[in-house]
Amino acid sequence: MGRLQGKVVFITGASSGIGEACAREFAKEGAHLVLTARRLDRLEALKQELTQAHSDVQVLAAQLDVRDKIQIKNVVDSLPAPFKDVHVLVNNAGGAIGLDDLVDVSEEDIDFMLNTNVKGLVFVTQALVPGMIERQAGHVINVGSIAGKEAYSQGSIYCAAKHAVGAITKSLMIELVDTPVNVSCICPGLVDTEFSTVRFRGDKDKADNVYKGMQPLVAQDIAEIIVFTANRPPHVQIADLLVFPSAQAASKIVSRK
Ligand code: NDP
Ligand code: 8X3
Repeated sequence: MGRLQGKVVFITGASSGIGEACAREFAKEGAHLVLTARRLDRLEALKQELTQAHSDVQVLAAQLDVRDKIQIKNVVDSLPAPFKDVHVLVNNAGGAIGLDDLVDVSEEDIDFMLNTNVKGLVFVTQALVPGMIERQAGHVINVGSIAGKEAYSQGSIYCAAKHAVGAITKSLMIELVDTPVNVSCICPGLVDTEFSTVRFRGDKDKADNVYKGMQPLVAQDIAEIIVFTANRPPHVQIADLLVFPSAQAASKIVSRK
């Protein structure tokens, strides 16, 4: 039996991209899944797909906007067996809105990026980590970004948010060092998901341009790494992983043919 068989994995932002791919990869390991995001119809479809494909996997789909602390409490407090004892939390929900000079970023976009990527991640962590400490087992895996390692022009707020994810990951790891609960940050470069479509407010041409002339990562590439990270023996803690496509060497150093 694999280490993740029968363990409960709670994923935020499981309705598309990296979160959705994580659900598929954790299901292959026989983990039970709590899938959360705002788009419940997508989660229900994914639940159906995964429970049909894996007879040993149970899936709970729950609508959750990570910016809403009360919703988080309601979802976590009402988790039934066998989902109650969350072993792995994948803090994946997030994204960027817009590419604007700092002087032009709207308060609405600032709020979305900070509330989703930072405060939401903190709220979900606060809701689930006490149980991990009590059970003396668990793993928090935060999805950071190259934008959390380098800042780039017109990305100030998103870069700030992902830098915050890096800092929060490190502080939490220090706070939990006397416990067996592990903390990791997985930081991708360019991954072709709905990320850029969301960033450009649905403008598909602008989004496609981000990946033009180069081979980006796909969501499954990152999901496989997240599952590998979760699947280490408990004494192994992958602290921080930066993952680029082969054609990327830094935030804005990308080889395009
Ligand atoms: P997607 O846009 O495909 O997925 C984002 C997910 O986050 C969706 O499931 C969305 O679901 C969810 N989400 C967004 N806002 C909220 C919210 N307020 N509450 C709950 N869920 C929310 O992009 P990715 O898969 O690429 O993004 C996943 C993570 O990876 C993000 O944190 C992103 O910043 C990070 N990342 C992405 C990179 C890339 O190049 N794609 C590179 C580095 C990091 P819904 O809309 O249904 O709520
Ligand atoms: C997403 C990658 O480079 O668009 O985190 O910020 S980038």
